Amino acid sequence: RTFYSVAYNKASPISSSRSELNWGDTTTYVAKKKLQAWCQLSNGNWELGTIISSSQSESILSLSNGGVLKVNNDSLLAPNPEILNGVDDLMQLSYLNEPSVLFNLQFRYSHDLIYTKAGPVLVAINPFKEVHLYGNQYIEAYKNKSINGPHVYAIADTAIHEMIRDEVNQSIIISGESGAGKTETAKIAMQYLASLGGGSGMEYEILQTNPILEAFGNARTLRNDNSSRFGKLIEIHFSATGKICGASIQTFSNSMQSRVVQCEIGERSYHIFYQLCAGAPESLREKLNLRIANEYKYLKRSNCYTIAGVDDAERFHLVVDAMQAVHISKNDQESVFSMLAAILWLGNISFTVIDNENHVEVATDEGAQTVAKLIGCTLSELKSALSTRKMKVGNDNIIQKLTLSQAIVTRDALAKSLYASLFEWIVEQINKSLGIGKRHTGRSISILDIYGFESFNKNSFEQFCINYANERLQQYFNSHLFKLEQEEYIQDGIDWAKVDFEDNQDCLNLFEKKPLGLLSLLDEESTFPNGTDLTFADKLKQHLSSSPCFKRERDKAFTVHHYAGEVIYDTTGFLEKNRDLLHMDSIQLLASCTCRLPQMFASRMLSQSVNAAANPYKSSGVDSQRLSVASKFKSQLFQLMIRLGNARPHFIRCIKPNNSQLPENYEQGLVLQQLRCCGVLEVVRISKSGYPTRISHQKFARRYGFLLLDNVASRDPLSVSVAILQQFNIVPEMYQVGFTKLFFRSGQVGLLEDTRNRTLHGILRVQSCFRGHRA
Ligand code: AOV
Ligand code: MG
Repeated sequence: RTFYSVAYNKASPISSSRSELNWGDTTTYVAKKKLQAWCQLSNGNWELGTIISSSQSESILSLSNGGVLKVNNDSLLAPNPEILNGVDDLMQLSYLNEPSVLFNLQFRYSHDLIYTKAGPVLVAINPFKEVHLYGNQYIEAYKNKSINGPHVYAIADTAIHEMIRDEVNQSIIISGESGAGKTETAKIAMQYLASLGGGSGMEYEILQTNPILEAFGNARTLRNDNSSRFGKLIEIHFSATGKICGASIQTFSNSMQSRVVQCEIGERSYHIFYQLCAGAPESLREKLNLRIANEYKYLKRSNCYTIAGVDDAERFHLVVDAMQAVHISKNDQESVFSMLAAILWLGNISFTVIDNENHVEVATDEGAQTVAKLIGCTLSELKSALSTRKMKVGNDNIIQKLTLSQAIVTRDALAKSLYASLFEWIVEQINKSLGIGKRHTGRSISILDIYGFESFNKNSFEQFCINYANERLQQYFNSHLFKLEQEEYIQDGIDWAKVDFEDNQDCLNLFEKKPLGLLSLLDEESTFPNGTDLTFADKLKQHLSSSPCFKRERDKAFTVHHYAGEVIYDTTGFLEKNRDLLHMDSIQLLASCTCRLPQMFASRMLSQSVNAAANPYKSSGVDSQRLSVASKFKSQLFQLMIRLGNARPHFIRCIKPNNSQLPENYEQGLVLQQLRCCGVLEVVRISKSGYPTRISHQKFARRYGFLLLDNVASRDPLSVSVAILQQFNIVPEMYQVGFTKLFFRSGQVGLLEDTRNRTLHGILRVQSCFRGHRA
């Protein structure tokens, strides 16, 4: 692993290296008895024990359960004074060791204070229960600053103010593992922004996009009952007066559609299928020939139909209302539901083997008949698209019969691509309604809610893409908070020593390097006609074993060492999911449909693969020019990074306190692992040891110059600044003067601001009179 170096000041009260942070002065500390110290129990948890005796090297501590523990003095860590219990910014802790941070977060969590600042980052711990921290009363309180505790509202408020003040686009970047609370946090931030109003109901429309996108893009997984299977960037645009005037949504998905035909036991397909089956009114049920969920094979496979505490029928009505709100017409809604029903019925289509080479025909059953009716084609057109393939051999066009397994793949591919197209179409309709045209640079706030890092027992192509995206975001976080920090200090000629932090460039290289990286090798193998998941895995092992982030595994598997931990990927299905091919016969079937949506989907697919359209009889039957799923995903991700690069970021790190989705349950080890891998601890250390506030000489002189007792008109900004620092007796340890800027330790500028405000409001004079009287 490579290490980046970040500057910290030599004069800093915080020690530089990790080990030094471990409270170096143990011996003098333990010499005084009755003191407390953090000690690690055999289960890895930390507990505060009371030292009952100690020698040069070891101490005996009594624990809260009455037990005693003998530990090496070196492994004892200093606790913070009680007065610091539950501080709302980790930067305020005197000791920043891991147990102190863990305990502080736990202390707050147990009081339902789920938000804590870690320097510039907001940490949010998922309460897995309703906490009373939201709603209009709180929103108002944050707006008029009568509350100022850490909160998503406070972050949104800062973003708005900085956007208006500096005319710079802002972004709120929410990250964390699956189930950590990103989507909920994004909604809370949107709620705050929407409360600024806009007129013409735009803010209501923006909020109503959530139930729609969640219905179509979220599903129950083993980690989260409402897991987002797509990433989302919503950009909210503001007018010059700070009112919402429009929004646009960009989604990121990687073979999210594979869930439509298959998911793990205990998981569900997308919510909308169950909602439709449970909530469609009678007339719609008849039109679509709808059944209950467990009559559809696609939904039956994972043997899970309901989610505790969720009423799918009721949700269905909310989704319909939301579609109405974003101006999806009744007609279009019905077309959407027809597509959903067609997808479900596709899964029920069965095949009959007609010869001993395993060739098949489509059975003329309810499945096939209903699908033909719902998409608007004839039964025979559907049957031939699913059981035959047109090929060009030499100069002849021939028709080849499909085998059973080929026919199943063809059918499932059709269902998946219908769903992917439908999702894309819905996002487009939403964007039309939100008025993407009204964009103003410098006046937008984007909220990023991407799928979290995932590691299951079995990890496939989906996890591969998701974790790659998280790796990129992690780098953005690192580079923003650490690299930029360091560069700024160095550029301004500040006296800094170095401190190390881990960087994830090696892992990104493993993915992105050309031609020998995971993505390139995947694409290469996907285009080889004879490539299989096994040859792909072998190739990886052959070329990537030297990477520090790659590990060989047996058979078709390999391990990637991600920033958040090791993940074993099983390459089964990788190539097929990456190719994501829909045969030309299926595209032509859709093109020939009388219904609007399938027609539209087909023409879009054709325009994406011009070559194929020119020659539908190409020997492979598919267009090999089309971008692979992974390449498309990578380019979406790069576009995202560019967009983020144009905005000032605000980071929220969501933490999952337990894996059981339970309230009042704080697993230290799990929290610690997330804090470590998302860099929260490093951020605090660096911010605390550094100079988080920096202001240019000009700005500083302009802002505080009038406080000077002597006339400053003729002086340059630097000497004005120095004069201010001297007049207010700011001690040298608390600031540094750079070439262009002044750098302050946290809290210093607050003091100056107070003085400035008091002076401005004349309070200073009144107060000093008052003091004079008392004296
Ligand atoms: P995620 O977005 O981070 O996972 P969610 O935002 O869906 O996670 O949160 C998971 C569940 O945690 C929600 O359904 C709520 O039950 C609960 N929860 C989260 N935040 C809060 C909160 N502030 N108050 C109350 N309950 C909350 V994934 O999308 O899986 O990575 O792909
Ligand atoms: Mg989510």
